[in-house]
Amino acid sequence: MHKKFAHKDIEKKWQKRWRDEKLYEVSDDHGEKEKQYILTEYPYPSGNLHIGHWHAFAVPDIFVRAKRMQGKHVLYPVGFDSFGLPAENAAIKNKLDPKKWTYENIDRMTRQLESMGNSYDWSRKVISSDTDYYRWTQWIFLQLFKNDLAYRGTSVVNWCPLCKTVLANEQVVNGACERCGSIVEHKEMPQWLLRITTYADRLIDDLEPLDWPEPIKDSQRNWIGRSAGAEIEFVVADTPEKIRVFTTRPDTLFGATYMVLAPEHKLIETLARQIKNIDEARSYANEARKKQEIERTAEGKDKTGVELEGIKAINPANGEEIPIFIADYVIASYGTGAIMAVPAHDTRDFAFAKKYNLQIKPVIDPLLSADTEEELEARRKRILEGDECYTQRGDLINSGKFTGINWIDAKEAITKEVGGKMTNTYRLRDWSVSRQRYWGCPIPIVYDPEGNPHAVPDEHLPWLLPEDVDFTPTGIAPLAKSEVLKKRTTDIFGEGWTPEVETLDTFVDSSWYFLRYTDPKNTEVFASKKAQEAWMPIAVYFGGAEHTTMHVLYSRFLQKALYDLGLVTVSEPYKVRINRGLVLGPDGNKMSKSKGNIIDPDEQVARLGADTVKMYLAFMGPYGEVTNYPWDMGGIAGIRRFLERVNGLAEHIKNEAKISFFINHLIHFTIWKVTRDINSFKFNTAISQMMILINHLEKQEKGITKEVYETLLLLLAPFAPHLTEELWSSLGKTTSIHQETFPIHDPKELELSEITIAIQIDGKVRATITAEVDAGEEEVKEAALKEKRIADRLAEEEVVRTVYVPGRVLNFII
Ligand code: ANZ
Repeated sequence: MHKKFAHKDIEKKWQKRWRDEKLYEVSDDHGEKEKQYILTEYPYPSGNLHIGHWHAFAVPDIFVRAKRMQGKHVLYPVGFDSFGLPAENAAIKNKLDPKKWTYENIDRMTRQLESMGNSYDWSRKVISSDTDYYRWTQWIFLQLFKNDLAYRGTSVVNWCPLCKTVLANEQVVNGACERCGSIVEHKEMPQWLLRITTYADRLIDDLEPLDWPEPIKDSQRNWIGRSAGAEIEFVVADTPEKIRVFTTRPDTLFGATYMVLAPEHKLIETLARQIKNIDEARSYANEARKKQEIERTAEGKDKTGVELEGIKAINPANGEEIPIFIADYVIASYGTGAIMAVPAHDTRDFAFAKKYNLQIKPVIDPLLSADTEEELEARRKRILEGDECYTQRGDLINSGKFTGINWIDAKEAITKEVGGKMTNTYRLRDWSVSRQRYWGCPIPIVYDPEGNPHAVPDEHLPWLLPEDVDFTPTGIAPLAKSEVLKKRTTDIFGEGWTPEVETLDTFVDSSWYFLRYTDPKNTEVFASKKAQEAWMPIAVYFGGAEHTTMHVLYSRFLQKALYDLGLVTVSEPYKVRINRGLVLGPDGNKMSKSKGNIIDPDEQVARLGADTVKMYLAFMGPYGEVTNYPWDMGGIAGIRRFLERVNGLAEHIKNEAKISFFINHLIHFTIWKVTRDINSFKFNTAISQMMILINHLEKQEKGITKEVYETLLLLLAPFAPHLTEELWSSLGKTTSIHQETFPIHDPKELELSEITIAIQIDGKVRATITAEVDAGEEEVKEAALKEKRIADRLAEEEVVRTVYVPGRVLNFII
């Protein structure tokens, strides 16, 4: 048995060598080579690397290293998303300075990341809380401000009562704060908003040509939530007011028998004097404001509402007067915040109408199918008499001159007739980016004595985050208490001028960091066009599934906005996006301190080595699928054993060794399969194939050639970078294996995917069979026993043993 390899020494030695030789640093000039910018989401400096970080960062390095060996000029950078709430929360909890906390974590995590042995270009490290980074975040924000893409508006916001800050919709999970779990409240507040809604169509339409997994595209589409319909106005009788509604079913206008306003709708106060029960309406609205949107709109939930007495609306299609209600199932922030209710064809309206005894008027002729004629007629009758809601297609009835036309054609015709317009509505809201928090990028805006916002001129950037701040949350932005910031503002702009005291949400920092990697040290511009052209767009972007709707959408939006301003070179940043799954604890549950099922990567690395941990994580399952895998101690031990066998295989190199036809074929097949699997992020099956190869190589009685061993090491290099480098150098090589060319299969050697194997009994050929080229002994034996001649013969004999020469002969000794 060979000596076990000493992973600690090997790792230390090669990590230092790679660093000293700047092996993975890349210049912008890629000469003849094809560029490839590969990115993983930069981590939040949360403290210690956990196994999820390893899964996130070590596994994509396989892809990166393979691409580099395949002749691509690869940029693989790393940095830290270091501004944001968690630093501040940790600081508050432990009475620490968030800056100190953040930078200490960055140091520790940098060391831990280095221990992975990833092929990062560390020289391009980007830290979003560094002044030379955030000055550009500020500059970019100001370009948006100057072009009316960033504006001060008011909107109903999600407010976390514990974190005392505004949350983006995406930071609210099931009605609770994503970070601390408190129930989120709704508040109308002044906000800095980015006009992402202007880009809603492009954010959907530009997904089309991208080579992304379809589920990721779908979640972007659903998040944006484009809905095609019409806006139609209803006059409020005897007033100058009109109510505008958004409907996806203008074809049902003749069936609109009442209207509903969101309880927060402005009209209620405008018409307060005409509304006889205004007090009741106001108190209903107050209650509604406290409820969550999901709770308000939930299917099957008991509908409540209040009729606004004293006012009526006029249905523009038939001139009929209809009642107006407020009800919490209508949401203020969607569409126009008001609906025309068609109880005959909308289930929510139907439930409401039944409860409040409102008119139900069918206007679509139901197209039904049923098993029996009677059943059909009965259901039809129920629908036409308003006892059942019908939400499907059909021709129009009870619709004046539109009666008889198909519902699709009716949509546009009716909208036109009543002076409405066909339009889209979106779930997506403008992106709220201001936070009443300390540890974030200061918003580079100052207010004149009249309260108008102005951009801080470029020469004053970076607009520094002041340090004389008590950041204990009080609901008032901590920067409001900074004398330094106040003084700076009056010194530069004059008496009466005041600074903006809110900071930018972390998602703004992370919306452009990938651009900075292309040109991290530029002091003139956030990234020169030349540097961007050298690298953008990103070939593959690896990240967490939880970022599909927030970060990925925000950064796509910002890229498009900057593109329109002529500041970036491409309008889509990511050619391919890959979401990974989760590593679960050994018990199959999400790892957590309380469950005591946490796997500490440092411990595993110390015990089994970085290569083993990385390969094990890659072996758990296909990387591009969001499946969750439980950690398995046996599994990781198996990977270590495999690497030991690779180490030990060096002893099988023999000068006199000859490679058989079968082995040659198997090697080419392995090269082909490993290459293909890496390209589709199936690192797991690539590893299995190398395991099959080594099984056969170990069995070669006359040993293996040096070339065969070298090929195995080259294939394995992206997966086990330290060990292969060590073994490569012990073969007498003086240059790094990671600068070698990845093996390329010869298609001719692959033409045979099946081979013929002679089946012998006591050394005499009795039959031949065909088998897959990589079939193992058991499979060949099974196939052989199905051959009649063999089966008949062996039926009367006892097989003492079998001898198998892979790919050639199987001999039954009787
Ligand atoms: C009349 C109608 C008749 C409707 C019918 C539907 C069926 P999506 O597809 O989600 O966009 N709606 C509009 N604004 C609303 C709001 N702020 N809160 C709650 N509901 C609202 O849904 C659009 C439909 O949802 C609209 O079309 C409207 O009801 C309702 F047979 O108008 B419909």
